[in-house]
Amino acid sequence: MEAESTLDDHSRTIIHIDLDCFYAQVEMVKNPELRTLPLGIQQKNIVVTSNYIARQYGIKKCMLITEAKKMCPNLVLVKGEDLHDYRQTSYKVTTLLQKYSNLVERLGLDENFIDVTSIVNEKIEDSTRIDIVGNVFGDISDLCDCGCSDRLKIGTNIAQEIRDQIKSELNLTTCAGVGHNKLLAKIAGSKHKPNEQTVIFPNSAVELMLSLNLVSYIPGIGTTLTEQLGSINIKTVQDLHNMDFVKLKNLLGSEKAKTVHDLSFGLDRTPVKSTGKPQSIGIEDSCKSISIEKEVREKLRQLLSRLLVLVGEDGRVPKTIKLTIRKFDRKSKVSNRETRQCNINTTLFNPKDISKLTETNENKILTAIMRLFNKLVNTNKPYHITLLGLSFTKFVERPSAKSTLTKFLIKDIEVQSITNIENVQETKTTPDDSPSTSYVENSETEPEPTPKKCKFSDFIAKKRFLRDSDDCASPSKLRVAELRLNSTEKSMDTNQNISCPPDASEEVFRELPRDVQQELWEEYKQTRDRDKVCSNQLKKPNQIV
Ligand code: TTP
Ligand code: MG
Repeated sequence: MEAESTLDDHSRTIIHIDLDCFYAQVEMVKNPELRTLPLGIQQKNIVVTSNYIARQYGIKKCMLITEAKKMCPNLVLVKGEDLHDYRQTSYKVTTLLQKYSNLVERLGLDENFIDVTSIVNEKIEDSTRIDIVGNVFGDISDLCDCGCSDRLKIGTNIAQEIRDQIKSELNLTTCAGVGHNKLLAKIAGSKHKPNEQTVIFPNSAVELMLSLNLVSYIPGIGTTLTEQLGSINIKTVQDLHNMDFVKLKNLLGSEKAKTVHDLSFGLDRTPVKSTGKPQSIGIEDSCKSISIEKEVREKLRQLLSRLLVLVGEDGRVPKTIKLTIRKFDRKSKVSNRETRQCNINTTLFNPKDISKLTETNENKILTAIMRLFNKLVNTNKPYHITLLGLSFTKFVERPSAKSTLTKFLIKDIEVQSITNIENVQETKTTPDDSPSTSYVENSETEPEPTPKKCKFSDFIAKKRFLRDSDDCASPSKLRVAELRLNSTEKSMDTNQNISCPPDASEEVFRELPRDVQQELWEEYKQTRDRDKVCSNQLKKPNQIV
């Protein structure tokens, strides 16, 4: 019995981009001298990848160093355990791809799917004759006439454009696959490597799947499923095609059986899901056994400072920190990983540069981390830590970089060194409202004792908050400059005292230049009603749309 026949939808155009020998390329970009040498990237005693010169010597991914050295005695090895540069490059690639579509899905560090259907549909209007760029998998003498052929042809042009841009901006070569679904695009892309691209038209989907030969090579079919299929003698894609569907259903249940069956025919309806920014940013280091608390703290301090660099590059403000440890039990000779996390007060971070913590704030975060450590490890008994990891797991966006009147003013005021409003920046941080779960320790770090703000800074902060959450209403810096100029002229006409907004400290207000006073008063008047709303909403920032 056959699976229920599925009508295939050819309406989408999807590109899969895979960076060539990714870690090795990043190292070659950093050190171009490596380009002409056989290069392997070493993690522990394994070559995790190698450049294409090394591959000519038979070096394969995950080969033991000893074996690789035998095959290629001149192999240059670069340590690839610190993933920082690879992650950073990976995000640069994704960011570049996001210019082409908002549907970009990351798969690991070096692969991305891009749904380019919208651009294709725009381009198809003006296209008369469309040439295919790159390789084609299969026969194109009998293409489908639903319009997908032209769409996919345009897709090949877009893929080339994207790859050219990745090369020119990041100096990285890639492979691309173009298809009407993710599965076919990914497999097609692997057909010509490195630095090439391949399109697959729907009429060749079955042929492409059969070309994989083994079911284990079908993306989405992992080890467990391969073993399950093996138990009823399904080893190849052809075996799967010949299999009675009822038998498959009995083995896997109807839903999984249908998915596996569909995949084997190149059918895949899963959407390209926009990945966005990572949900967590972390690093970990394995180490020789650490058994002294002071050493743990020192190691964590180093990890924290490396982690802050990553978070600084990401740009968001972290709200939760997670500690991971691996304990080695000498008796049982077993290692266990454990994690614990706590919230951190976002005001500890400098919103201008997250990577730079004051010493006091660094110590506060470290103390919180050590508290987590003490919950995971009884330090009164001997212990052996063989891995320490830190990650930030929840984030809030930094204050918008768009100009607002208040930011403009704050900048000016800072320049004028009126120090009693220096804490204004801190009021923009979002209150920590993350739900606590059983494993989340709330408020592990004491909130920074917020210095008492003068009423004036509250006034500015309130307005700033309102503006930030209402960008459309934010005047541009230019418009503000004009406004200031006008108000300066106005204030010159009169020697009368300008009224001080009721929320502001009279003392501070009087120290401000007259034009700024004027502007603040006018601003106050204009936004008086909105400020009322804002002061309510400040308590519930999530409700501000
Ligand atoms: P891959 O895409 O599998 O390989 P690659 O990009 O190095 O080479 P190709 O040209 O064939 O695409 O993996 C991406 C990176 O992931 C790779 O550069 C190194 C890393 N990696 C590991 O850390 N561990 C592993 O077991 C494998 C296979 C890769
Ligand atoms: Mg790759």
